[in-house]
Amino acid sequence: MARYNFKKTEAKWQKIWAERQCFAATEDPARPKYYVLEMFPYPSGRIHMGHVRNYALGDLVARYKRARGFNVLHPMGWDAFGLPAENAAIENKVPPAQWTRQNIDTMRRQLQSMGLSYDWSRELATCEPEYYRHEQKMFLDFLKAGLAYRRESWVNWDPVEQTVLANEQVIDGKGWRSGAAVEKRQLSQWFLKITAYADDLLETLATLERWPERVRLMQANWIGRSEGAYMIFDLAGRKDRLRVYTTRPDTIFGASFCAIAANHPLALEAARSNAGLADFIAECNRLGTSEAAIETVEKKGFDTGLRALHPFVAGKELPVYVANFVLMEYGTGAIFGCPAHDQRDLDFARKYALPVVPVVAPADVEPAAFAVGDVAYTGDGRLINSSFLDGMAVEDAKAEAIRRLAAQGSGEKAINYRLRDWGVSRQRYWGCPIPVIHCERCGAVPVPEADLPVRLPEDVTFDGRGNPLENHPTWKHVACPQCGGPARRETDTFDTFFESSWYFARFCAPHETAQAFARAAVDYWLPVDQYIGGIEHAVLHLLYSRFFIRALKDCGYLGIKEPFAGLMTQGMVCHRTFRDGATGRWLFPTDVIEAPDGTAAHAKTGAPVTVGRSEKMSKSKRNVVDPEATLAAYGADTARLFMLSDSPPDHDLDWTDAGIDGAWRYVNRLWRMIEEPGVALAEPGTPAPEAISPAADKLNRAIHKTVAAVSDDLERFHFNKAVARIRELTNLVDGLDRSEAGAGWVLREALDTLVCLIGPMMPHLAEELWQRLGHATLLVDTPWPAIDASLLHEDTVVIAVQVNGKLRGTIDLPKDMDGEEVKAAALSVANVAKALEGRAPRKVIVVPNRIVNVVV
Ligand code: ANZ
Ligand code: ZN
Repeated sequence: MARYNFKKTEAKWQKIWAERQCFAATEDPARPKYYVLEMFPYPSGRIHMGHVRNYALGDLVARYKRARGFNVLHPMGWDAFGLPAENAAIENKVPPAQWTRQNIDTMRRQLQSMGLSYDWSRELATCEPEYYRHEQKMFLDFLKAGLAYRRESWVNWDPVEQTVLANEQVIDGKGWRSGAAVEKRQLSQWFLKITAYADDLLETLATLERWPERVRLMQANWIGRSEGAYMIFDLAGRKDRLRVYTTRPDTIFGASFCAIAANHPLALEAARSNAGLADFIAECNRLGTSEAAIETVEKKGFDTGLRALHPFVAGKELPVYVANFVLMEYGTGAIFGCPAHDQRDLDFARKYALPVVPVVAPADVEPAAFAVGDVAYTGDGRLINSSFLDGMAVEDAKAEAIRRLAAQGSGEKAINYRLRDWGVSRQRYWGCPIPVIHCERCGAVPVPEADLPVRLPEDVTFDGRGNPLENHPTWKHVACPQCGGPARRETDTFDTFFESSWYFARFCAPHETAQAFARAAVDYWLPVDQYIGGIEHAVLHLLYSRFFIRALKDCGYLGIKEPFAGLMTQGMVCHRTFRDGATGRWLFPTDVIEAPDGTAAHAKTGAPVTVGRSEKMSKSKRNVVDPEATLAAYGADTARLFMLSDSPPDHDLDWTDAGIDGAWRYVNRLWRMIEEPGVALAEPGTPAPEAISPAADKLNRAIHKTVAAVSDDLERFHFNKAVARIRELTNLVDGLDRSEAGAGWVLREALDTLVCLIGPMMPHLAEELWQRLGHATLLVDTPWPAIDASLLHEDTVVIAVQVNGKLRGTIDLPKDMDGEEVKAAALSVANVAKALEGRAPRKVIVVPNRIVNVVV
C-alpha cells in the first residue's frame, strides 16, 4: 500500500480549488451570509506559528460554515505600512515598498501552501494608493464633520523610533516596539475625535454577546467613565480661579492641598519668576504622559506659592503644588488632595508634612478613634469632621456636597473619561500621507478631493536621520490649493492603525474605484460575523475600529456601527526554552537534542543544555519553530490538526515534537483505513440493509451521535473536543469486526462521515479521501452530514453483574431485554464464570436495566 504522499496531494487540491475558484464569494441575498476574518498580518517576512494557528482556526470556521450552507466570505490581505520596512531600508538599503512587496510575495506563497480557503481575488495591501486614497478621502470627510482636528499637544515621544506614540502604544512607560523610555514633547498633531463616541462605545459593549468578557472589560476600563464633580477654588490675592476634577467631592473637608500638572497654565506662569519651579517642570516633562509612567515614579511636588481657598471653610488656605503625578490631559489637570482617603495624596502629604484629616469612618469603628496611618482608607462609611456632611453615607455626602457647591457657584456634577482623542500623526515615511497642505497665509488646507491620492514618493533615500519625506527634494513643495502661493505638504503620515480600522469593510468590494465601499456589498456582508486574532489588540485595533465604523456611518459611508459581531481571541503558541549550559545563551530547538528523561544536549557537540519552561515563541529567546520547516516535513494538514487538537483555541498551546508526530500518525491512520477498509464498502447512498448486527448498528448510532456532538463543539469553538470525538469514532471504526452483518454499509457511512468531519481541519487529506471513497463531487461543495435524530438516544443499557455482592463485570444489552436473556448474558461473562469456580448459582436476581446479582 502506498504511503500518504502529502506533498503531491496538498499541491493537487490547492490547484483544483484555485482553478475552480471554490472560495470566490459573491453576494447572494437568497442565502444567509457568513463573514469570517482573521486579523490580517503585517508582512514582516515570513509567517510564524502564531499565524499558522490563527489561520488554521479561521479556516476551520470558514469551511465548516460553508458546509452548513452559509455564503461565506473569507478574505486575506496585508497590513503593509509600518516601521520595520523603514528599519530594513536603513539596514539593507532596500526601499520600503520593495521590501514590503517581496515579503508579501513570500508570505502569500506560505499561506497558500497551507490550503486556506481564502477568496484570493479580494487580496489587498494597505500600502497601495488604490487602498489608501480612500482613507485620505475619509480623513477629509472627518475634517468636515469635525471628527478630525489639529492641536498642539503633549505627546509621548519615542526617542529611539523618533516618533510620537499613542497612549495605547506606551507600555509601562516604554515604547511598545522599541522598549525605550518614552519622553514628553509638545507638537502639533492631528487627532480623531474618538471621545465623541465614548459613551456609545462603552454602552454598546453590553450588546457584544459573542465577544470575550475579558476584552469587553478591558475596553470598558480603557474608556474609563467616571462620575464626579468640577470644583472651583478661589485663589488668595488673585482674580482667576482653580478648577479641579474630583470623584470624591464628599471628602472636601479632608482637603489639605491642591496640585496641578507640570504644564498647567498656572504652573507655567509661576515658573517664569521661579527658576526652581522651572527646573522641576522640566524634570516632570522627561517623564512620559502615560499613566503607567506616572504611577511608577516617586511622587514629588513643588510649592507654587499660590493658595487656594476652601469653598466651605472661611479663611482656610490650601497650598497649591505642581505635582508629577497630575496629568495635564485628564479632567482639568488639577486636583485637590485628600490624604486620608487617597494613597497617592497620603504619600505626598507624608513627604511634605501636610495634615491628614480623616473624613470618612468605616461603619464598625468608633468615629472619634478613627485615624489613618500609612494606608489611606478608600472604603465606604459615614462622614466625620465634615460640618454639614457629618453622619451622611458617602453617596449622600457626594450629592449634598455637589448641591452646595452648585448653589454657591463653585462647582457642578461632571462625567469624565480616561479615553483620549486618538492622535494619528506619525513622523514616519512608510505610512499614508496626511492629505493636508500648510500655507503661511491660509493655514492647514485640506488637499482638494480631485487631487487624491496624495501618493507616497517611492524614490527616497534612507540614511536613518529624520523623516525622508522632509528630506525629499521636491515632494513637499506644492502650491497652496487656496491662494496658489508657495506651500508645503504635511510630511507626517497616519498611524498604521488608521489602515486597519476599515480594511474589513473594504474586503466587501476591494476593487471598487469610485469610492471606498460599494454600498450594496458592505450592506450585505457586514458586520464581520466572526473575527479571530490576538488578545494584544483588545484595546488598540478593536477599539479604533469600533470608533472608525461609527465615524464612517455618521459620514454616510455605511449603515452599521459595530464592525465585529463575534470575536475570538486565540492563545499563544509556546515552546520550551533552551540555554547553553556553559554560556547561558539561548539556543534554537533545532540545535538541541532532548533525551526522554527531560535532559538535553547540543545536537552537534553534545554539550549540556539547560531546559527552561515553555514560553511564548519569540525570536529573542530563540524558542521558535519555523512553520515552513514543519510544513515541508509533515504537510499542512498535520500542522493544522496539531494546532486544533491540543488546547482550546483561546488557551496557550504548547508546541511539541511528540504532538506533531501524533497528528502525523493520525493522518496516516486515516489514510490506511480508507485505502484498506477490510470489506467491500456499499455504494454511496445505499439505504440501510435489513440485516444489520448489533455491533454494526451500534457504530451507526455512534456516527450520528458524533456528528451531533462535533457540530455542537464547532459552534462553541471547542475545537480540541471535536478532534477528540472524531478520534473516538475512528477507534470505533477500527474496532468493528469486518464480518458483522451490515459492516460494508455501516463502514461506508462511517468513513464518509469521518472524512466530512475532518474536512474543515485537514482539507487536503479529506478531499483526497473523499475522492478515493468514490465520490464524484468535491468535498468542499458537500454539505455537512445530516443527523438522524432517532438514532441519538440511548437504546442500550450498561448492566452491572455482581457475584455475592462483588462487581465482576458489565454487559451492554438492549434496553428492556427479557429477564431470562439477561440472566444468560450475565452468566456468560468470563469473569463471572471464573468467580463461580464451577459452582451452580443458588439464585440470580435481575433488576431490569440496572443490575444482575448472582448468589452462590
Ligand atoms: C479628590 C479625591 C479625594 C480624589 C479622595 C480621590 C480620592 P478617576 O476615578 O480615574 O476618574 N484626579 C483628577 N484629575 C487628575 C489628573 N489630571 N491627574 C491625576 N489625578 C487626577 O479618578 C479621579 C480622581 O483622580 C479624582 O478624585 C482626583 O482625586 C484624581 F479621597 O479628588 B480625587
Ligand atoms: Zn494659501
